[in-house]
Amino acid sequence: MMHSNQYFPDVNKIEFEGRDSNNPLAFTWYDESRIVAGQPMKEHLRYAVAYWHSFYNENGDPFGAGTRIFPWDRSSNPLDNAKYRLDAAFEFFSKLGNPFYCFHDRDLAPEGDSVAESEKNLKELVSLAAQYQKETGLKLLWGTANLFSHPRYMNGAATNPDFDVVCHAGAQVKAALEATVELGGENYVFWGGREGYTHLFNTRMKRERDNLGHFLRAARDYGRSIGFNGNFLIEPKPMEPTKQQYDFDAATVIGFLREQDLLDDFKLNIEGNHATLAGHSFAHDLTVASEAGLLGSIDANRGDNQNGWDTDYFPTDLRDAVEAMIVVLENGGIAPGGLNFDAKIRRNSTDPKDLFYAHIGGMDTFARALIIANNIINDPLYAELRDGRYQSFESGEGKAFKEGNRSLEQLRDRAASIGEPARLSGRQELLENLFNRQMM
Ligand code: XUL
Ligand code: CO
Repeated sequence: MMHSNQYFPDVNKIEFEGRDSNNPLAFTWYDESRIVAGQPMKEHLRYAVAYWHSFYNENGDPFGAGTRIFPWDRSSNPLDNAKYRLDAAFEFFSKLGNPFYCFHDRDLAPEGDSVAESEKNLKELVSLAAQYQKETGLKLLWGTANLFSHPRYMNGAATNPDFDVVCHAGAQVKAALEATVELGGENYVFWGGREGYTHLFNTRMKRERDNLGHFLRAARDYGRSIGFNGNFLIEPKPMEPTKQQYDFDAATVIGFLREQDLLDDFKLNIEGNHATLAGHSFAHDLTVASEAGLLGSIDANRGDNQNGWDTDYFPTDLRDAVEAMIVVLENGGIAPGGLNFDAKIRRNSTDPKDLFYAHIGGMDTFARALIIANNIINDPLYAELRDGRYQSFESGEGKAFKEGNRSLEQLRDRAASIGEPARLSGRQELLENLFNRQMM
């Protein structure tokens, strides 16, 4: 079975043409086979397209209906349309050249009138997707279950105060795990869309968080029992849609995983716009995850300095991407995770080509960022500015302290004998200039 060529007829395969090209449907930096730090760009970046934003999200907002016209909505039967949508998606992937994609159960196949019918719908679409994957070589970076759109999840899914709703969430995750295994998915994501509260005083927070732990252990056990060997990932986000979400940021999730004894199976999927909503930079949350050995994958997008919500812009801010790629390189790469463009075109972007421009922009930005980040890391000044500051812990008394062998009294006695310490410059301006020299 071949995917069609009817949904994006004006677009051919996107090729790398280099920085002098003025063809808007070409890559200027993303040259998938170019070697950077010993590896082709394609393997460093492991780009994925997000099925939901690209093929399912009509771009409605609280003030108006969606604006996108989907040529794959050809029938009045949602299951047929799901098949046309899959066909369109694989046409898009083949033209863009992304190696991976990601989906929620409900973007791939419509919910039925019963659990059994929903399972049947998903199975049907999964077997079609398996055929398209085989034809194109495209892979699944991760699967997930949408546990936030249906009205039954208005009070949460795994953290819902009503056990009946928790069971429905379990049914969805079971089927989504099976779909992920069947399609060779390398990871499985939990984003706790409504796992949080809207009012503290009708909520038993500890009970809800403990139920989330029971739910995740049950999901882990089932996943392992059906042969899922990849990472389970939790995607932190502080708010939206609930006012306070339990998976607030990377540090909070790491504490939760430790408390719930889930550290052996779970890592984190860090999203740029979620980090900034939590009051952090993208690079900060990536660093928190990486330093804990828990950086699993990335949702590459960005927010907007002028507002405080999840705009899910395509990631075209070069500095932000450079900072992210420094963390990724220092992490030893992102595999078996990847960079998933969890991003959407704007509500008034209604030209079918806009979806290509958006992804080309994101892919070029991170490709350029990879090169710059690698140059920065390899500049000896960078190591000096960062690690050089900690030299006093590399020998003598400082080393003994670092190894846990100095008491408070010993610190006091040394302070009394050495007098006032020298003022060592942090040299931040020099560091910023080093970044800019590589970027400009
Ligand atoms: C929502 C979000 C989700 C997750 C998957 O903010 O990021 O799309 O990535 O459920
Ligand atoms: Co996301």
